[in-house]
Amino acid sequence: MHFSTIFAASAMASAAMAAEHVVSVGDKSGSIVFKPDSIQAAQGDTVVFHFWPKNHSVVQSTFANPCQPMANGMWSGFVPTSDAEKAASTSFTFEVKNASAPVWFYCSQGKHCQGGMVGVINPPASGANTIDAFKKAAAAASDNVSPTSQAGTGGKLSENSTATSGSGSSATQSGSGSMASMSGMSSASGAPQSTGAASQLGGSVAFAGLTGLFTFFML
Ligand SMILES: [Cu+2]
Repeated sequence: MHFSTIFAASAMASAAMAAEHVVSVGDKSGSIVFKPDSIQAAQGDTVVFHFWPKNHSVVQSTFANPCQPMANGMWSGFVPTSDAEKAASTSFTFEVKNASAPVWFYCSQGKHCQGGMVGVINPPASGANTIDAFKKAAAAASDNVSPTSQAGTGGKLSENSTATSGSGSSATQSGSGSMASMSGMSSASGAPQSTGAASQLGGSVAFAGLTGLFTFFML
């Protein structure tokens, strides 16, 4: 295999592969869930949280201490909304800077964390730290704690201008249309980054990473 070929493939992959993963925080029927609750994301990908009724949050924790904020972890703040026809105009975007570091998170409203409203970005591929084990530990947590840091820490709060312009603009946003467009987005972004060596190359595109790859191929 030629190194220059690897380099070119990797460089192209990095430009094309930055995917956006959409996660629903709650849903239109008021469920206490993240959908999906386990996300595979490459370095440079973003995870965009869309909030549904009534009043949820996204907080990063560690695996060992569910329902408690991790120091300097992400924190969306609470995003209240009563509109069951579309997600809140405010969304929260987290960028994956290190795909090999799992990001465990939960909702700090009421006892939502204990109730199973937890999730993870890039869970370990093997071992005991699974989303199911995290849920089980969360269910047994005594408290559910919100961070004291500023809302938006560790990510970016955004306002979707099309969602704030009132009911007149809701033709493409309402009802099943909204869900369809959301699932369309996630499948469109999910498809290219899910399989094969190309995504591995894309995820480790830094020069240091390439050096490691070359070493790997030479062994
Ligand atoms: Cu919640």
